[in-house]
Amino acid sequence: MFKSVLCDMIGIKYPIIQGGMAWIADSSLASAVSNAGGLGVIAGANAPVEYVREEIRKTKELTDKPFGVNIMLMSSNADELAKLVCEEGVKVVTTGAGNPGKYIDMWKAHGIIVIPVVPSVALAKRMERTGADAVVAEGGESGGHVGELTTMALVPQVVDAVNIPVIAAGGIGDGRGVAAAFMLGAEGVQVGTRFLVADECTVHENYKQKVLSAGDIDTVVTGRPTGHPVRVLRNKLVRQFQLLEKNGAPLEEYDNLGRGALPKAVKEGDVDYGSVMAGQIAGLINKKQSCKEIIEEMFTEAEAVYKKFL
Ligand code: TUI
Repeated sequence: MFKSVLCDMIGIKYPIIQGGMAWIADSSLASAVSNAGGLGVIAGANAPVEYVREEIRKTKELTDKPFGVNIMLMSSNADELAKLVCEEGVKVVTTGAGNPGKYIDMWKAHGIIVIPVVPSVALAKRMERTGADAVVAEGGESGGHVGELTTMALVPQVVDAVNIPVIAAGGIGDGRGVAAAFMLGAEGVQVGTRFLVADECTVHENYKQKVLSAGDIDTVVTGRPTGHPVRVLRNKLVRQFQLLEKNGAPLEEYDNLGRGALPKAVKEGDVDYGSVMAGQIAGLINKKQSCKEIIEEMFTEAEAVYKKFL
């Protein structure tokens, strides 16, 4: 029932895109989401180009379904990754943390479906004018780099402002969230945090346990003074960031504290001094499942909650 133009555009069964979580979204997670009928996405992030090329090739071996690559525009090798997706014949590109305008013509010339993540109406309109096929309207409930608006306020405003499909993100972790997103006018959802605890997600077990045990108020946004605010789960690193803010520390001290913090949590499992990026919906997530179980459960639930009001 919750089929949409997004399913036809990309060739997927369920209108769900997996968030391109930096250091986390690899071929294992992306292929599992795609095999389950969603759109799996490999994170480019700051990874070396040859690593991302390998992950793309592995994903092609693990699934015959469409998948995407996320390009984090703040990364130093965004230019190289932008070319890589063309060379490797990737079907869908999502972007984050910036304006991908300068790459869109090249991607369209290679037949790539382009879906930028946007935090505002202004950027959504600019993306539509530049040739994007759809946009992800991401509210500040999401994990990682966040904008200012909430999903509830952002999604309907973006829906009214553009004529391309809008995918809602931020705070969506179950079927109620999916149904709500569609009621706001979205044609699909992007989900990150719930996939962190998927069986096929290779993030460190300590990271999964931290998400599973999180409550509603356990995430916090750090790094506002840097202009790159990031939502993470509270820990000792967060307290250090908060001290910097309180003392009005120079921006380089934020850089020093944040350097290497995400892989420290993702790969080494240091959830005290590493950066444990997760969305506000972490408090709702309390069981491990396969990607297939997660997606099927979310859409069965969405249909049930929608039917209740008919
Ligand atoms: O990109 C994300 N989420 C991310 S990226 C990331 S990696 C990272 N690591 C350390 C510090 C910062 C990032 C972790 N999570 N979500 C999509 C998103 N994009 N949210 C907000 C935006 C955004 C913000 C400003 C998109 C465009 C934008 O435009 C500014 C401009 O140039 O117009």
